[in-house]
Amino acid sequence: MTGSISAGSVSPGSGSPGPADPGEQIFADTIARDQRVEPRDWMPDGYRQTLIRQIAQHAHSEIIGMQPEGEWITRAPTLRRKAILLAKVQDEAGHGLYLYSAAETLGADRGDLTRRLIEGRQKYSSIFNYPTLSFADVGVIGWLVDGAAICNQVPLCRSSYGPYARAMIRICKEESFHQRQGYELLMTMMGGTETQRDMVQDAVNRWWWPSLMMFGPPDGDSPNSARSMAWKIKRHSNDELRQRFVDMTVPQADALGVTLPDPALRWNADREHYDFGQPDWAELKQVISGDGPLNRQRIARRKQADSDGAWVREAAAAHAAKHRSGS
Ligand code: FAQ
Repeated sequence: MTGSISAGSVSPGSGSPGPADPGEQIFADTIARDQRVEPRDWMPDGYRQTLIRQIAQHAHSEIIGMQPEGEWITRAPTLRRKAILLAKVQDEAGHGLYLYSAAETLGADRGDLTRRLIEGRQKYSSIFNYPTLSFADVGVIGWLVDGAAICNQVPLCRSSYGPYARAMIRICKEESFHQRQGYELLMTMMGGTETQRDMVQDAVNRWWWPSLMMFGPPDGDSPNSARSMAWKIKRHSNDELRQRFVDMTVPQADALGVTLPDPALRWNADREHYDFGQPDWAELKQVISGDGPLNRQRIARRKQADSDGAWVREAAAAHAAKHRSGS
């Protein structure tokens, strides 16, 4: 709990404090000193709600994100590839659990968050609304989607809210493994037949632009960034992280022998960064608003899984109640 503040008598659930509220000053000092806010500390209601929104969206993304790759577990070409993919998809479930737990430290209820997702009142990452058409997509998701997730999430290990930052440390370690397995799979396919190389290039063509969209809208069109950055929940803007991802990925594409589908992509010696084209922002808006290629299918599947698992939750709750009553 390095740098934790103790809010003492200040209620964690209190809303906007009066000017005399000591919690407000302690909170401001904690943020200014780059220390961590912990669950029992006083925090502004907006900070709490912003965290619940982002952490819930992130947790939902991990759980819905199991679907596109999960579809390939039974069709993976070898036992080794099947075992690797199964482990990866299970890791995503674990990430969802850490994140829902972090949201619960803020007073959110996991069942309520799932309901909000299913009813379309909370979002999940746009990327998981695209189809996985060939086994090369599994490799490209590992390389590009997990790669983008790492770029976005490593700075979140320094997020100002303790439980979120600590969850991100473990998640990022696992995401790094995921990215390497994707790259290794693609390397293997690129060393295979002409057809396999074509499959990889086709998958890269389909996933490149949606991967860039994962970082969110451009900074000028990102209503939450300024406040989240002032509170040090987010450490970098959407565009900064997108640039970091492009700079990291271009040399990897060269080593792999694939072409990134962007004619505007070139090294800019003055900026010491790659210049690149803009994703189709209208498409991102459409996917986020629930009208992407597979939004309905993804939510229907999640809804089905939720109702299939209801008896397990009921049994666990009955078991816990029995133990509480001592019978
Ligand atoms: N998709 O003002 P901003 C993974 C929404 S990685 C959907 O810029 P903010 C690992 C945004 O929520 C993927 N919605 O928002 C994995 C807001 O709407 P709201 C998950 C998006 O929060 C790999 C509105 O647009 N990672 O799962 C997207 O400051 C492989 C305005 O945007 C995270 O969630 C989008 N792409 O910045 C799993 C990371 N972009 O909520 C399986 C944590 C924006 O006001 C397989 N999250 N929106 O109604 C973040 O870093 C941030 O929330 C951003 C958005 C950067 C995503």
